[in-house]
Order: sequence, then structure tokens, then C-alpha cells
Amino acid sequence: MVHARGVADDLPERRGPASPPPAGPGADRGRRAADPSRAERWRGALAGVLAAALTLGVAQLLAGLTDASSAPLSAVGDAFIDLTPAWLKDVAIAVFGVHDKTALLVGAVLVLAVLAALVGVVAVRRPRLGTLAVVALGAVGAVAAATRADAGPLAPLPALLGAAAGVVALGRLAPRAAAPAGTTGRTSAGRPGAGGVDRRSFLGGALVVGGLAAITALGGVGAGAARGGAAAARALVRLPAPAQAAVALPPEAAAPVDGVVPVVTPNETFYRIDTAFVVPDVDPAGWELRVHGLVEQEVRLTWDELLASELVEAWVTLTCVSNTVGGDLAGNARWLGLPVREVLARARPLPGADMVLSTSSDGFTASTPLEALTDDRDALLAVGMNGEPLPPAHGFPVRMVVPGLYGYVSATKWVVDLEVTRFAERSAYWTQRGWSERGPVKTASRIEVPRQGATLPAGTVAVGGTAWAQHRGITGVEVQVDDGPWQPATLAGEISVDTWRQWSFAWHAAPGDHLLRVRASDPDGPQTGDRVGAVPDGATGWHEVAVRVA
Ligand SMILES: Nc1nc2c(c(=O)[nH]1)N[C@H]1C(S)=C(S)[C@@H](COP(=O)(O)O)O[C@H]1N2
Ligand SMILES: [Mo]
Repeated sequence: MVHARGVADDLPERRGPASPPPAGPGADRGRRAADPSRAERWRGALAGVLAAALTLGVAQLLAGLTDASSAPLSAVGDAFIDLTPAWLKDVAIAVFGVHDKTALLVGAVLVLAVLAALVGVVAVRRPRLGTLAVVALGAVGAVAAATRADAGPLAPLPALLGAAAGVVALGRLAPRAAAPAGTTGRTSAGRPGAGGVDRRSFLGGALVVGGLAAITALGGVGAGAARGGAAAARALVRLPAPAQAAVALPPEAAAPVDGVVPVVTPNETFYRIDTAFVVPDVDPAGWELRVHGLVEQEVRLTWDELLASELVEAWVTLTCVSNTVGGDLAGNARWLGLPVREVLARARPLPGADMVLSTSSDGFTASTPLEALTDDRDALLAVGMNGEPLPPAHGFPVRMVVPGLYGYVSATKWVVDLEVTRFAERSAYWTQRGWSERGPVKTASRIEVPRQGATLPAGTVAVGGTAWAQHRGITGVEVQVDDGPWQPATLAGEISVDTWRQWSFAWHAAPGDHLLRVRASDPDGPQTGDRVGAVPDGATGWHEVAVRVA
């Protein structure tokens, strides 16, 4: 506030109280509506922001007691993500990467604060307009919450009751934000006491509303945590031993170069991409997978049935179609799960079916070729990631993992539904937003050491990185220095064709500026050097790193 006041005081004097009062009936009211004092505007803005904070606080408390995803900010955030044009989403992922949700949250809070401040300023003179604006904002939150894929019957309540609290708070604060009659203009000098009393009553009210906002918000967060939900259930999960273990990690899978990305990605640093503003809270006790559509027999699978099945464990490298050349939207983990083909075999797909549309609890969908889910690859309904239950952000309790396909067409997190269908009949979330209906992973490679722009001593330099061509396998990696000949790099040990593979290259570096380039080969030959962006089915091109040798 101190800072804000300072800024306001720097504004050039525009509409001073010295301007002559217009004459005529109602003129005074008209002048005041058009020209509230600066202090009054700031108090109005504060009243608006505090009323909005109380709205969110009360809503958060109710959401915490019932269903966290119905909190208006979360619900509006989710709706915003679904309604955002694809190009803007691509920009957000490109600019903010895996922090795109944090950026959205900060943006949403700032936009809301500005809106609330404006509403507050208006409400000082036009209380009914202020009430209407708060109700309208509450309605937006309620509609967003009620239209979520996993919305319960109580979903709109937090936003509506929050807005009711906001209306009351604004109704109390806004009138007190108004400068008392007779204190505007020079005449206020004659009644020194009035402005002081009024300011104190405004400040008192503001403190009460601000305090209530903080208490309800904290209470809501606490209630949500106490209810525990999926996080508490996850802590109790004991994963069964696999009926079929993953291959042992060969020690030579790690290239002997300091600073390359680890071969196994820890769950904590595994990249995260999804459309969920708030991580869906799915209780395994109530989880059920429905398999239906073009099948002879509809199948339902509960969590207990899933855990009692013969689970297999497999190393699979997951990659995102939005990954740019040299990018880091890729991770490698040991997954534990039931092969999807086992469940499909029970359902018996009908002739003519060529796709499985998987749906998550929050409404995301992916279209996976039926063949990739029925052939012998390790396409899993995964429950475990690197020896732990899936982290909530990575799909707890159950997600899909399909070797060889980008995540957007295969790796549905919080999966609850498999519909056997045809590409000609159904399309998935990202396909409806301009991405390809099929997304086989493109062969890719990157240089991780040395880094772009590094300065290195002359002599032998250890160059290293990672390459992937899931389900086809990496057969070679080559390095090119300054447009010279392609030279073979040394491949580290292969875990399986479904995982990435590290490589290293001993470079005899002479002083000067140099450009290093990498390309990988799969059984079909070397990856293409054509530079293509991620839309609609994945980027291509050779990764380059410019370095200086001193
Ligand atoms: N429910 C759900 N599942 C999803 C997504 C999503 O937005 N919602 N995104 C997909 C995409 S685009 C990718 S690349 C992978 C990423 O999985 P991760 O976040 O575990 O790395 O999840 C896939 N599964
Ligand atoms: Mo993705």
C-alpha cells in the first residue's frame, strides 16, 4: 500500500478538488461519481481486493472440506487451460516449460486482483454494480467448477457461497471507503474529525475482512490436507512384486562422461506435462477402469483386482511431442503394471476396431492405435514408477505407458476409461487442437556435455548425451565437428529398445570456436536433419552446440 500510494502521488494533478463545483440539482452527486478523491479510490480498490480475497478464502474452505478441485481458482484455471487455443498453449509450454501452471496461477491471481480493485472502486459510488460484478465472478467460478469432467453435485457451491461472503464484505467496506460528505474539497478543513473517524471505521472493517480471508484460506488448505485424499491413500499402498521383473540395469548403460543426464530419471525430477491445473485427486478405493465400445464383453477392473493381477515391470522412456530439438521433455523410468493387452483380451475387441480412446478422471483423452496395445510390447496400465506407487502428478493411482508413442497419444494419467473404437469415429484432446491423431516417437539425439556456450581447454574433450528411438532402438550415434565428416560415437549399453541410450565421443579439440552436431540412427537409418517444429507430430533436426576452445 505504501508503495501504491507513492505511485499515485506521482501522478500528474488531473482532477483536483479545486475545480469549481457545477451547479444544479443532482450536480453534486454527478460530480462525485465522476470524480472520487484519490484516497477514496485507493480505499475502494482495497475493499475490492479484500472482498475478492474473502470470496476465495471461503470458497477454499468449502472446497477443502468437500473437493479441492472445485475451488474457483483451480476450476477457472482448468477451464482456461481447456479453452485456450492450441497455439497459446504451445507458447506457454515453450516459454514456461514444466512451470506453465505456476505461471498461469500467478497470472490468474494478478488479473483477479486488478479486476477486484476496479470493482471496489466502482462499488464505492455504485454499490449495486459492485454486487453484480462479484456475483458475476462467482458465477464464472461456479460454472467452471460444475463443468469439470469429475465435478460432483456440490461443485458449484464453494464459488457461490464464497461470492455471497464477498458481496457482504464489499457491501460493508465500500460505503466506508467513500469520503464522508463535506470532507471532499477544501471545505473538509472545517471538519477535521469526520475524515479520521471514517478512515478508522474503514480500516477496522478492512482488517476484519482481511483476517477472515486469511483464516478461511488457511483453514481450507488445512482441511484439504487433513482429508488426505489420494495422498493419504498413496502412503498406504503396498505394491506387489512383479510376476515378471524388468531387465537388470546394465552398469555400462551410463556413458562415462561427467554431467550427462542420469539414465534413470528420479520421480522427483521426471518432467510433467498435463492439462490439469490442480493434480486430480483419485482415491484408489473408488477407482475403476471401464473397458467398452467395440468389444464383445464390457470389462470393469477395480484397484484390488488390478493389484492382484500378474504385473510386469519394464523400463520405458517417455517423451513429449512438444519436446524441441535438444530439449528435456523426456524421462526414463521402471514402470510396474498390467499389460493393457490382458485387459483388452478379456473384452475381446470386435473386427474393424483400430483405436483405443483412453480417458482420465479429469477428461483428458488420448487416441492409441489398437495394435500398439495388443502386440507384444510393454504397453502398461501402470501403478508403479521406479519402485513407488505413481506420484500423484504422474497419474496416481493408474496411468498408461506405451513404448514408442508420444505421451499425448498414449500415456493417459489418472486413467479411468478405455473405449475401443475407430480413428474414423473418435478423436482425442490434442487432435481436436491441431495435433496429429497418431504420434509415433521420432528418433532423436542430444548433446548434454559440453553445454552450449561452454569454454573448454584444448585437448581431449569428453562429449556425451542421450539418443532415443523407442521400440525401434538406437543402432548408432555420430558426431560432426564444424561441418566435417560424421564420426561414430561410442554407444553405452542398451537397456532395451524401449529406452533411451547414452553415447560418448572423445573429441580432440583445437583452439577456436567450434560447432558440435549429433545424429542418431535407428534400424531405418540416420535421423533426418530437416528442421521441423513440434506441431503437429514432433520436431526433427540435428542438435547443435557451439563451444569455444581456449
Ligand atoms: N490425464 C492426462 N494424462 C496425460 C496428459 C494430460 O494432459 N492429462 N498429458 C500427456 C502428455 S502430453 C505427456 S507428454 C505425458 C507426460 O507424462 P508425465 O507428466 O508423467 O511426464 O502424459 C500424458 N498423459
Ligand atoms: Mo506431451
